[in-house]
Amino acid sequence: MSTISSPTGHQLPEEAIGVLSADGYIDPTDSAKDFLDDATAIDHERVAEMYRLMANTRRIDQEGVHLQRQGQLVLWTPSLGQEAAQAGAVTALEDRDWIFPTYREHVMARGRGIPDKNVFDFFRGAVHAGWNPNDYNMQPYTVVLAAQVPHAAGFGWGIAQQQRGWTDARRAAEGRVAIACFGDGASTQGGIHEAMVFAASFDAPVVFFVQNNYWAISTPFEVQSKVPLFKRAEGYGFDGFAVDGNDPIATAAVMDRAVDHARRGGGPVLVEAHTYRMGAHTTADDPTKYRTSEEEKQYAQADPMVRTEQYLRRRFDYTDAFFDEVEAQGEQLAASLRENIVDADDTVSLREKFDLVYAEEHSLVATQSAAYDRWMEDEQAS
Ligand SMILES: Cc1ncc(C[n+]2csc(CCOP(=O)(O)OP(=O)(O)O)c2C)c(N)n1
Repeated sequence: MSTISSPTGHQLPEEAIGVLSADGYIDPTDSAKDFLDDATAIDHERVAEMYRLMANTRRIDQEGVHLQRQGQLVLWTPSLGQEAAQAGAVTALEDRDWIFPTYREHVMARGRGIPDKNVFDFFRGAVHAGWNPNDYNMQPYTVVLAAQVPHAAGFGWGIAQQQRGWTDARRAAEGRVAIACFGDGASTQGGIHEAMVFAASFDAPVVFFVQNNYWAISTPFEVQSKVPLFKRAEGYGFDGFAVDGNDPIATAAVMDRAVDHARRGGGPVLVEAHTYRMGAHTTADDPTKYRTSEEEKQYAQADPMVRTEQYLRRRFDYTDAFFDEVEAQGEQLAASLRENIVDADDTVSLREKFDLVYAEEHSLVATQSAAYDRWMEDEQAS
C-alpha cells in the first residue's frame, strides 16, 4: 500500500485528504486540492464548536477511565485520539439525520446533546441502552461488531422509499441521511459487505463512516486489509474518500460533501477517516502487550486537540480566554458526572432485568428467570 507521511509522522494512504499540519498551519496533501476551499471556508464558529465537543469529551473520557478503575463502571471505551474524526462527522449532520454508532462515538453522542449520565449508565450496566434513540436520532451504542451497519442500510432504504418523487429542493431542505459508524476491525465483518451492496442497489442515503484507528484490539490494520478501506467503495459502485481523521477541517469538508451527496439522492458514500486510538481498546485491555511506546509517541504528535487549538489560535486569533473557559466547562461536567454516578443506587436489579428483555413474555427468558429465582433461594438458604 503506498503511503505518505503526513507532517505529523502519521501514515496515510497517498490519496488521503489532509489540510492542516500538526501545528495548525494550512499545509494540504496532494489529494486535498478539490476540498481545500471548502475546508478553509469552514468558519471559526464551527471550528470552535468542534474544539469544544472534542475537549469536553476528552475530559469526560478521562473520567470514564477513572470511574471504571474505582469500580463505578463495568467497562469504558476511550475515544482518546479520535475526537476530530467524530467532531467533523457529527457537525456535518442535520438534527434530522440518524447516527448508527459503535461503542466509541462519545463526541457524536455529545454533539447530539445526549447527557453524559445516560452514556455512563450504559457502561455501568444499569440499563440496556442509555437513551431513547428517538429523542436524539442516535441509535444505542452497539457492541456486536458491525451489527448497526445493516441497520443503517435498512433505515436508509426506508428513507429512500419515503423520499421517492421528492424534488431536489425538498431533498435539500428536508431529506434525511443515515450515518453508519464502524471500525477497521469491523470492516471485515460480512454484514458490512451486505449493507454496502444493499445501500448501493437502492441508492440509500447512507454515509459509511469508518474510523481507521489502526488497531482492532491487538490486530494491526495491515493484517485487517491489504488495501485502504476507502478503495472498497469502487467495487460496490459508489464513491470512497480517505481523509486525515485527525484533521477536523479536512474531515468536516469531506463529510459535508458525502452527506450532501447522500441527501440529494446520489446514494451511499464511504469515508475512511485515518486516526489513531491513543488509549487502550477498553479498560480491560493493555496495549503495551502488542504495540510499542515508540509508536504511541509518534502518533501523539498527530493529536487532533493540539492541531485544532493551534488552528484556532493562528487563523482566527483565539486566545487563552476561550481555551480556559472550555477547560472550566469540562471540569464542571466531570464534577457533576461524578456526583451523579458515584455509588448511584438507581441500577436496575438483575431480577427486574428479566422483565425488560422483551415486550411480551418469552419462554426462554421465563426459564432463565425461574432458574435465577431458584438460585437466589438456594443462596439465601445456605
Ligand atoms: C461480532 C463480534 N465479534 C467480536 C467482537 C469482539 N470485539 C470487540 S471490539 C473488537 C475489535 C474492533 O475493532 P475495530 O472495529 O477496529 O474498532 P475499535 O474498537 O478499534 O474502535 C472485537 C474483535 C465483538 N464485539 N463482536
